[in-house]
Amino acid sequence: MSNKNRPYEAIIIGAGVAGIYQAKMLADLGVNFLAFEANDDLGGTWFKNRYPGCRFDSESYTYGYKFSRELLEEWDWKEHFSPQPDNLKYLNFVADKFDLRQYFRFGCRVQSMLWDESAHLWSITLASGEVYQARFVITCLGVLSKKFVPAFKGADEFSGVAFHTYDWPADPVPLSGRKVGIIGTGATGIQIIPEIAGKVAELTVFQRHPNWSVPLNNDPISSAEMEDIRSRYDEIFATCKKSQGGFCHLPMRRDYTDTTPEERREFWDELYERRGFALLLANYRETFLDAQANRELSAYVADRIRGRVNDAATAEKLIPTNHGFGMRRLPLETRYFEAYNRENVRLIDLNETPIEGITQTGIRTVAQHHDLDLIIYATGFQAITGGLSSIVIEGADGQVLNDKWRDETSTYLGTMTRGFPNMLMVAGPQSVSGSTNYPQAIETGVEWVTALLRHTLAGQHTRIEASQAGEDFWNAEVAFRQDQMPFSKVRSWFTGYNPNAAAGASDFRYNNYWGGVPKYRKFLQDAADEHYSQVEFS
Ligand code: NA7
Repeated sequence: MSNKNRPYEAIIIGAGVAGIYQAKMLADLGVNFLAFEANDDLGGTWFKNRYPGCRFDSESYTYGYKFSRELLEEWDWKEHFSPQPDNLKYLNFVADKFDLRQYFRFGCRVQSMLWDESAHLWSITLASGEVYQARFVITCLGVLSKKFVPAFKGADEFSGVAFHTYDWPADPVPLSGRKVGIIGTGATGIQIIPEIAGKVAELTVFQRHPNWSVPLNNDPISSAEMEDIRSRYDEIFATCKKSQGGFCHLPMRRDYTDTTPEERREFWDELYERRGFALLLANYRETFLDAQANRELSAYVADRIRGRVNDAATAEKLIPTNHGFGMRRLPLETRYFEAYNRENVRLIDLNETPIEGITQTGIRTVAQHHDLDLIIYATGFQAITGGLSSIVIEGADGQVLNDKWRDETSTYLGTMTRGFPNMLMVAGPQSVSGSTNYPQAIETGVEWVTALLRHTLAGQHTRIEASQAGEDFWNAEVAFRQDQMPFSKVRSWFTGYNPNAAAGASDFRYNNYWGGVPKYRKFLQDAADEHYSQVEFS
């Protein structure tokens, strides 16, 4: 259905956590809009990531939307850290409850967007060739929606089954009796490995760098406990609102320096048993901010790993030496380290024996050939900017977004970028979405974008664009916060490392706002209170 005669007031791109809420807000606003989704159904991340062990790292009751009291009353979480199938059910439940499916067009990948300056309209071209027009485009593309598969020599020749974790098939994947290789030990690999170790004949883990990881401590939620959680929702959300990352953990008030090593060890023993990110977020602030305190905590976690892995040499390989605890995205685990105590699990350290290439029958490192039936690429994403960079976006004066951002990402509040009028980003680059409990961040973004649209429509404006001064201010604030972070020199997707970057490009980019959710929310609120003084309306 092409719609050349009647442009839409808005088009949303993406039907994940952000796109669903954005659709609800636009429906409430009463604008004429459509939402395109490349996948065959809604859910975004929770539609795509179907690998075994995939679940929240955020407490489930802090991950759900909080915009509707009725929704909070109606939905029961079954586990403290809900698994992917339930998360997908939840998002479907939300879409059905608010009758949002009518706005979505699935299997519609947006290929390009072209700004028409004379008409103040975007032309949106789908992979099918269909073209749609809209006054505003709201991108809800997620932060980890563009997978990264390393270009190993010979990968196409492999005669077994191979896929990236993002493409884990919906139909059950036979594991029994199979020789499986997995490349990557980030949050995804660490969730999959213990889940499949007991189901396969052999599991070979190809690790380039280990990550720190601590127990998730997941449990089922009984109906009585769910009732209790429901009665405390206001309190839970108030805590999340105070937390830098939007989680229900607040840092320890007592100073690290006021405690003895014994007291600290006792406290860390307790945090190690607590749920979720407690050891990272409910700890003394200094364990994150002060190098000596961080070294002490890292040594504590290293000892925990040594205590859980039988083979001493394997344990050492699983302990990071290139970054301190919490200096990269902290994966949470369920019996991950114990998986290496199994006879059928083997850890290959790619620093010692790099991969030479993939053969018809497996993976060859410089040391030996590993026969495999299935290769799992748990190799991560082109994080944060990947979704936008896969669309050719041509703005005012023919400027292409990928060119504008070639050397550095640049936005106003992570919501707009100058030269691309009427394009609004939810959970965009330089917002807090890469560093937080995601829904806590996107709710703020969706509400801000919707309020800006309401203001624009009320003023009968047809064009909005971030001012240069607004963008300069935000870029400086983003850089200032990231440079202050103790991990600012650690290479990871937190610091903008892009495995697809052109040769010679910097490993570090300012892709995320590290000032924390409370500060970010205040910047957005101030902008609205000042009647969007850094947005040019015409
Ligand atoms: P991550 O955290 O980016 O992890 C990717 C992993 O893949 C990591 O261990 C990488 O090693 C490894 N990798 C990447 N390229 C290669 C090559 N060429 N050879 C060997 N190993 C490689 O992605 P995840 O999917 O685990 O997690 C992403 C987020 O999803 C996560 O933070 C959650 O928020 C949800 P490296 O450390 O770079 O040496």
